[in-house]
Amino acid sequence: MHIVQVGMEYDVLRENNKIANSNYRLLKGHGIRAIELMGSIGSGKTSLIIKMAERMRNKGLRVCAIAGDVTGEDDQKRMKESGLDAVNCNTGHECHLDANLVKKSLDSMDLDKYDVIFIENVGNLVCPADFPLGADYRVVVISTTEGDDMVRKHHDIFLHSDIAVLNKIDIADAVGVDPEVIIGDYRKLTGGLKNMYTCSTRTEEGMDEIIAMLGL
Ligand SMILES: Nc1nc2c(ncn2[C@@H]2O[C@H](COP(=O)(O)OP(=O)(O)O)[C@@H](O)[C@H]2O)c(=O)[nH]1
Ligand SMILES: [Mg+2]
Repeated sequence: MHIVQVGMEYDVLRENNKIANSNYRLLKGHGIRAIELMGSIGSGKTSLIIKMAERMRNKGLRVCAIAGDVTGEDDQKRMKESGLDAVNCNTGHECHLDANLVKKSLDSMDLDKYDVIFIENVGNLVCPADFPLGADYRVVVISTTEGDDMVRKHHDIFLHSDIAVLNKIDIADAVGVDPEVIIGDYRKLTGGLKNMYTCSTRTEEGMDEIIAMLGL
């Protein structure tokens, strides 16, 4: 058998990074701070965006969002119902957004209207890690309902993100999860250099600290 090795993965990732850099420059050109949210399905990404955007709008910031999902417009609809300008970005089959999809969304928006943009990635703790989109911050959101082993099972996404959030702290006891175990795993993974933020979008506990970390 004759095997030919094709460097496709490398080329795809390199091309993605080029477009991500150009997205970053485009956003900076418009003075926009971009925050990407990655994380499992149901961890609370949309809820967190809606709650953070409300607080930011109350401070006078002009905020919008790109709602990434495989199919459907559910998250975009929720965002819009909360008063947040949002565009929908469906991947069709892919389990993650890529920089080119985000570029297309950005091209469809009037970027002069905004100071902050949230980009919600597809719910997935694996694939988004390799595909930066051009945001200032990559935030990974997990929740207590996923069990206490997410950091141990998904090193890459935590290492590829700037900020890690443990959501649904309000129901940690009810689901029998000790947040300290997850926080400890994260500190171990990051060599004791980084802390995981805990919050509840339901009670709004911990939200101020995350917004302060983002400098907004
Ligand atoms: N108890 C509790 N439920 C939450 C919290 N954040 C989100 N949820 C619920 O979890 C579900 C999934 O949230 P969603 O924001 O859609 O997650 P996404 O798939 O990551 O965007 C919804 O039913 C939310 O109401 C929280 O902090 N506490
Ligand atoms: Mg969502």
